[in-house]
Amino acid sequence: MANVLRNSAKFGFSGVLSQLSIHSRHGRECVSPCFSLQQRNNSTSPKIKVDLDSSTGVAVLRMQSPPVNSLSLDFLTEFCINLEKLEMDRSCRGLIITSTLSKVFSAGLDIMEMYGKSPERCGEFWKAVQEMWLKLYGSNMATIAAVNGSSPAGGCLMSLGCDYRIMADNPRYSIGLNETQLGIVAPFWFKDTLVNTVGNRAAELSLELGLLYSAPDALKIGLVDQLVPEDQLLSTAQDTMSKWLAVPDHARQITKSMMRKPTIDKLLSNREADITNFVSFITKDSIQKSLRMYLEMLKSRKA
Ligand code: CO8
Repeated sequence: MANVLRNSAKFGFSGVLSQLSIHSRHGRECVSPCFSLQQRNNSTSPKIKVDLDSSTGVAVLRMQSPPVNSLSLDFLTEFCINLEKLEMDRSCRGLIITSTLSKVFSAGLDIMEMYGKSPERCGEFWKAVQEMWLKLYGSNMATIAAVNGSSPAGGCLMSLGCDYRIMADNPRYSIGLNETQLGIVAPFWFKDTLVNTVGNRAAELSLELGLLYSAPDALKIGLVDQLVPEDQLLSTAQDTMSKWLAVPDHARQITKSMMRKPTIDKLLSNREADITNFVSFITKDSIQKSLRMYLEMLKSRKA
């Protein structure tokens, strides 16, 4: 495990950052005041539904992949395509991400994508995970996560990719980067995103212990920004978005870039190596064994 930890510390990314440029958005004008992105583009998208209200410039992206919105390769691909379309659409200035499932925002990465898969497939999967984070963390849009259910690991990362997090105040829900509980290690860019949000000490405790926080505890450490009763979650997100959109886009975008670009650049600087590291890590027998035990634990909880 010591080697594994050392290797994971070397995780890194390379690539081209385009999302943070305020000049990079070339969008089509919206013709109807409120429409479904899928309808407009004449494609169906069962795992994700996007509704953009062009009168407000706010899109709501709903994750609707039962049972737990786990982030499979298919899911991530669809998520990124939708994000890209919104990014390119000048009429869209704000994005709210939420879930249609009861109790779960997102269960994080689909464990089945990391268990018993070929190295090639693992590499493809990890690239999609990177892409999701890069697109979201670097988005020009104002982004709000309306966390209406549990949000472990990759689900937490997705919400951390947004500018603001509002969580339903429900004692059944938890959120956090719990990777170590699975016997795996959150890569450095997960860690950086958490540090940027809650500070070094809280992140250290959180990551080493693989903590999942209740909504009030998440608020206490700044992992989420606001708690509201569940039935007010979306309306609060819309109200909050109006405040974010009251700030001139260019000023907000440049400021966001100033805050986030160093973290994004760090990840972009060695992207291929990071994929290689992930693949060699996740395909190790010991890690596969940990994942199997975790999957068995998940199943046995139901029995
Ligand atoms: N991937 C795949 N399947 C999942 C996942 C998942 N992440 N989570 C749950 N499932 C499955 C369950 O096994 C179960 O399957 P089945 O119906 O066949 O038995 C089904 O979804 C429903 O699960 P539950 O009955 O547990 O649903 P609940 O509503 O009771 O609970 C929870 C929902 C709270 C989300 C719960 O399912 C849970 O805690 N899941 C595990 C979440 C988790 O630990 N995710 C971590 C994934 S790893 C990650 O995101 C980052 C990895 C970073 C990689 C670093 C490598 C170097």
